[in-house]
Amino acid sequence: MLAEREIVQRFLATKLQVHPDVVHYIREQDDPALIDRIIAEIPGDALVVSVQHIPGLKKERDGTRFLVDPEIEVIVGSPGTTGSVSGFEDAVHYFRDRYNRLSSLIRSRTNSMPIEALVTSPHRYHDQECTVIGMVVEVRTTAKGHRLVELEDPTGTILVLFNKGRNEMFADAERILPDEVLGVKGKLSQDGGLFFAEQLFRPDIPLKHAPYTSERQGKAVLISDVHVGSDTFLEDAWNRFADWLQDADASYLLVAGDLVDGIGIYPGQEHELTIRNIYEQYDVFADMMRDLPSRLRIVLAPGNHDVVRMAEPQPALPPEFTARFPENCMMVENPCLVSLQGVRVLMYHGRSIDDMIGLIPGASYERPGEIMEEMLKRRLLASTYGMRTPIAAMKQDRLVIDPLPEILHTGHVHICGITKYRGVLGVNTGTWQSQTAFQKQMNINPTPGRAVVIDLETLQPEILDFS
Ligand code: D5M
Ligand code: FE
Ligand code: ZN
Repeated sequence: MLAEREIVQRFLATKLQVHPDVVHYIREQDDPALIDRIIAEIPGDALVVSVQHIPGLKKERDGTRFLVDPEIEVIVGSPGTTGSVSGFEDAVHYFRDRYNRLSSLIRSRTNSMPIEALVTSPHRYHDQECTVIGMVVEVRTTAKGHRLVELEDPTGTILVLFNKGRNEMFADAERILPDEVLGVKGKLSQDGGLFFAEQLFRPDIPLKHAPYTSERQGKAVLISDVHVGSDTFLEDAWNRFADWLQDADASYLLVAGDLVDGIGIYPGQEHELTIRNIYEQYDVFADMMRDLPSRLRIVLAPGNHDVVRMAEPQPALPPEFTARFPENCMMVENPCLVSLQGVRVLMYHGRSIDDMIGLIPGASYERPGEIMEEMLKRRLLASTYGMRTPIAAMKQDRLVIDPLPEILHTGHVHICGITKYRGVLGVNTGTWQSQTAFQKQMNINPTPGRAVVIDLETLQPEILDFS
């Protein structure tokens, strides 16, 4: 490979300065003749060689050129794809869909039998090992500290006991959440009233899972929780970020919800707003997007502070609020699956993280990466119905993680955290808001002003701090 100094010297010899991106490109191409071609074609009045002087690179709409064409596709969660919330009928369909899809992931690894067949013939089965797959109807800890779980499949229900003495399994059993789907291997009691668990299976990520990486160079910047309109919005940090983006070699900017602070989200919010009009909040956000380079493809998903319904999947922001957003912005639903040069990013604001932190022993706001792992093990973005995360029960459960993405992008807790679990990169992006009075009360210490840059060729993340 050509040395950087050598490239700079070759241009200097013809009295030309050279931009670092060009040096980078020439080194990557490893083509010394390219320098001569650039020099031959450069306009006589040019002083600095920039990327636009590289022959053969595609010209973009706005006149700038860059090294790769962005390639973006919304696979799931285009505007208008989530339906309206309706009644109990749909809740039945919803859970059936969840059960069917998650149980099939478990069934591919183990032989299982219908719960009804097991419980109606205890004399036949009580002596042999069997496996059942069911959804958790209820889970509690007994007086002696064991875990007792009611599991349901389409044929029936069964009570399963996870003995606390079985250390290896019990660590998993302690984390059983209502409405997740589990496989359990064990033995039935004599009278058929109880199933003694020996092994627990979750849908999980297959061990052989190999994530896709882009064949062309490309970078994505991930952020969330901008909270425009709040008196704790960090304008200076945002401006430093926006300045950095001007020359950054990123092609995509993904924002996973809470674009604005909204109105009426919590009691007394009006005293913590600098912009009290919801349209104005989005207009200011629009201006911030306009100030970013137009070459960036920007993907905007809603969160619990945005103007759309709270129940998940949340619809995309409607045109009424986004009319002034620049053309390079795409609205998507929450959650959504977006492909960037073939690298799939599952964007989910992360409301369920609050519920999971309450339910999972040892889980903490400080370590959102662990919660993302728990989501991936269950193959569910939100497990539990009827807690703080409102779920819109529809024919299909959009909170099931299938297909597997290369990257899971969440936000909401305002604390930046990164994890890699069985090949999937989990990124919880921080926030652009400093600690609120409420978070202070809750002892949540945010990490504001962070952006996570991901190289799509390697899936390597890098945290940049603009605070
Ligand atoms: O959420 C920002 C952070 O504050 C996130 O960690 C959850 C926490 N939060 C917000 N509202 C509540 C309530 N009502 N209970 C508990 N924790 C909460 P954001 O969505 O940006 O407000
Ligand atoms: Fe937020
Ligand atoms: Zn939020």
